[in-house]
Order: sequence, then C-alpha cells, then structure tokens
Amino acid sequence: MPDKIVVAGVSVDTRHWIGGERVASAEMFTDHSPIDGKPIGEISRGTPTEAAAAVAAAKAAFPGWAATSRAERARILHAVADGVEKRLEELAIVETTDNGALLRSHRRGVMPRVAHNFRFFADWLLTLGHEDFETRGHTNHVSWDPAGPCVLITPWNAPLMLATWKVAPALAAGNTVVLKPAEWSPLTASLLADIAAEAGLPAGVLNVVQGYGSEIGDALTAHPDVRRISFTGSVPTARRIAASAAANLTPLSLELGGKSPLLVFADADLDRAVDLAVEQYDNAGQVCLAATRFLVEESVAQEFTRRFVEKATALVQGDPRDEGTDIGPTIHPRQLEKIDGFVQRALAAGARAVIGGHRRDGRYYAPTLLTDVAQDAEIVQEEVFGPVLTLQTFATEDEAVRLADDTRFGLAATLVTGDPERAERVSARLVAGTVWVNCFFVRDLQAPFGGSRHSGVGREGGTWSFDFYCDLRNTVTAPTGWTNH
Ligand code: TXE
Repeated sequence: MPDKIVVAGVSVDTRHWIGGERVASAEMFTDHSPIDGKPIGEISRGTPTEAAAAVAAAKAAFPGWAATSRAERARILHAVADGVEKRLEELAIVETTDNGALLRSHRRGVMPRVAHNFRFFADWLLTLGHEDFETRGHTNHVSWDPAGPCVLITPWNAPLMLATWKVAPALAAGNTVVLKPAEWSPLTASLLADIAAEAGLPAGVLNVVQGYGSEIGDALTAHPDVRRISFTGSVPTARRIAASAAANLTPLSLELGGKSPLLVFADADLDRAVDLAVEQYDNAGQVCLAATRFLVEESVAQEFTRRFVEKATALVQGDPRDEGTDIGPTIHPRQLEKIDGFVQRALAAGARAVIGGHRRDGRYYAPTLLTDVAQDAEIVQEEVFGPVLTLQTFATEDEAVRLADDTRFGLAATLVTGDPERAERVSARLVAGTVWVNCFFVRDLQAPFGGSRHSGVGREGGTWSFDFYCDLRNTVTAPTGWTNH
C-alpha cells in the first residue's frame, strides 16, 4: 500500500505520526468521500501497539516541551498558524473531499478559524498569570503547570477545527498530545502533523494515531501515563471513555451532543428568525450546536412556517465543492440510515413533513421540517445529526421555557425576540452552556464553551481550557525567620 495518497491534488501521508516519524500499520482501512461515496485511499489502521507507542512518544517529549519557555512555545504555535494559512486552500479541499462539508465554508470560515485557534491560545498563554497573595505573613504562589501527555479524540463533522480547538490549548499549556481523529475523516490530521513539524514543533510533542475508536480507544484512554483526555463525540462513546479513564482517574473533558431549541417569540423580527432557522441546515445538520427544535409562539407560527419554507426550499443541495451549494451530503451511509430511521419512525408516529422527509441520491438527505410532534417523541428528544428539524408551538413564556428545557441535553439555546427584558429573563432560565439572543454561532475563544447534563462535562475556551490542561499548584512560603513554635 502506498504511504501517500493524492487527494484533490494534495499529497497526504496515510501513516501515523509518532515521535516525529511516520509509522505504518500492517492493516489498512478505506476512507471514502461522502461526495460520491468513492474510496479516497487506504489509511493505516492503528492497533493498541501503535497507540501505546504514541503515548510513549508523548511521555518522552513532555519534559522538554514543558520546560520550553512560554515565549518559545507561543512562537512555534504562531508558526503552525502560519503553516495553516499557507496551506489553507489545500486543507479546505482535502477536508471537503473527506467529510463533505461546504468548500466555501472551509475556505472562508473554518480553516481561518483553525489558524486562529493556534494564534489565540499562543497569545493567551502569555497572559496566564502567576498569582501571589499573603496569608498571615506567608506567601501563596499559584502556578499553572502543564499536566503531561493528553489524549484528544475528535469527531468527523468539523475534523480539523475541533481537533485544533483541543490541540492548541493543550500544546500552549506545555503538554504533549496524542490526537486520534475520526476514522470517517482522517486526512487533515495527517496534514496538521506535517505543518507542525515544518513549524518546528519538536518530535513527539504532537502525535497522530489513525484508526477505529473501538480498536485503539481503550489503549489510549486507559493508559496510566495519560494525564488528560478530551473528547468530542457521542454520548455512548463518552460513557465508554469515562469508564476506561476511571482506572487511572484521568481527568476528562467531554463535549457531546445537543438537541438545542430555537425559541421564536411573537415580538421577534420574523425575517431574522427565519434566517437563523435556515442556518440550522449548515453542514447538513451535522452540528452539535444546531438548534434543531423550533419552538414558535402560536400567533406567528403560520407566518414563520410560510417564510421558512420559502427560504428553505430555495437552498441548493449538491456537490459541496460548488460555490453555489448550500447543503452537502451526510458523512456516511450509516449516518444516512440513522437519520432516515428517525424520520420514518416520526412519520409513522403521526408527524407531518412540511418539507423533505426522505433521502435523495447518494448520501444526500432532503432538508426536512416535521410538525405534529409530541414533546416526548423520539424525534424531539434524540439528536438526529442530520438536516432534520421539528416545529412545535407555545402559548406562554413559561411553556416555551418548559419545552426548551425538557430534554436530557443542555448545550445551547437560541432565542429570537424584540424585547430585551424577555431576552434576559428567558436566557437566565434555560439550561444551556451557550445562549444566543437574536444571533447564532457567534463564538469567541475567550468564552466558556460546553454543555450541561448529557451535553458534556467541563468547558473549553480561554482560561477554562488552561484550567483543564494545567495542574494548578499553590506554593506557600513562610516569612524569613518564622518558626512553628
Ligand atoms: O461518534 P463517536 P459517531 C453524535 C451524533 C452522531 C453520533 C454517532 O449524534 O450521530 O454521535 O457518531 C472515537 N474509545 N456526534 O459514531 O463514536 C471515534 O473513533 C475511544 C456528536 O461517529 O462518538 C471518533 O474519533 N474513542 C458530535 C470519535 O470517538 C472512541 C460529533 C467520535 O465518534 C471509541 C460526532 C472508544 N471506545 C458525533 N469509540 C458532537 N458532539 O459534535 C469511538 N471512538
């Protein structure tokens, strides 16, 4: 099998990246493109042996990287960002080929954000203080020490963006990393390894292991030398990882799914509400933050639906490489199957498809809006992770809040209202890690990001990332000449 494949004109190494070297596995797995379902190439299928080698490399590199000055770490992370910017077009087309999300989004939004992830945490690192204060003449000195090797496990819906969201703060804090990208979208992680090496990141500081989570996950998450595990993905896998991490009490950060509401009050600017509603089809609905449950005040529900349908049916679904495409394919036949299963069960239970409700050719699913759904219906309670939205109505603010909070998730909520007092009142009552008022998807890396309940554990972003990736130490020093007697 070749060590390198050419994807949309870009050479991608198919092997792991361990201790600054490319390492091949005996077995391979086939990576397919969601655009046409065709094979892209054969990728090294990691085993527990390679997983352990990657952790050993991260462990060996840790003392050197932890002792590297903050200024030097920041300089190298900025150089990684430079490399991402230099290869932005290549990263964008490879990612689109691999996961089917829109090329125009990768070019203009996602890949610039990947570079920003490195720049932001490099700069933030330099502001991280050492706190000092006094207790009865003693000095307390609080320091942020790197924790050690970190295992970062990432999903396929925004592969490089979500990976670097973890890699950048982990490295900035002085940790070393083993990154395990999703097997449905393994390619850009391999390019990141090249970019990091070119930027001067020392061998072993960033390692990438490819393969199936079910085959190498435990070897990573139960490893006694791993000091942090950060995971973005599904709830069942999170449970498995938490159980595996329990052996060593390894601290975990979990960013899981959502079933977020979009609340539209009668006093809202309806055009804005519809614009925000249509955005929920981004990335074919494969977005953890998507506000997939529309809750609309009764008096405007009909008009909202009319305007939504007009706008949604004008969206172009097709090849994600075309500039004019609004909605691409779903990632994998298994995901398509899962989406359609949810929709068909909902229709059988009495839901009505206002639009969509069926597959299209290949891996494409028609943008769907379902009404006549009960609050306890599976389609209202479970994350579909596809272009499938539901619409329910409410009569009062209390009812809106009750419906919004009545799932096991708590990742985000969006509310659209023209009344600032209502916005303040309602947002304070919602269980959600992020509440957007009259907007959606605005995310500053300084802000805490994460979810409550089954949407996750912990927060990422700014100080919260460093809290997670550092061991905090308080050193208490007695005043000179002080005795205990
Ligand atoms: O996720 P998994 P899947 C949700 C979404 C989607 C569903 C299933 O609802 O339909 O999850 O997606 C690795 N030990 N989200 O099956 O399994 C795996 O290799 C260690 C929401 O793809 O959670 C991949 O790298 N790792 C979400 C990563 O976990 C293991 C994004 C995610 O895969 C492992 C993606 C194991 N035992 C899906 N088993 C979000 N929050 O944005 C698997 N993995």
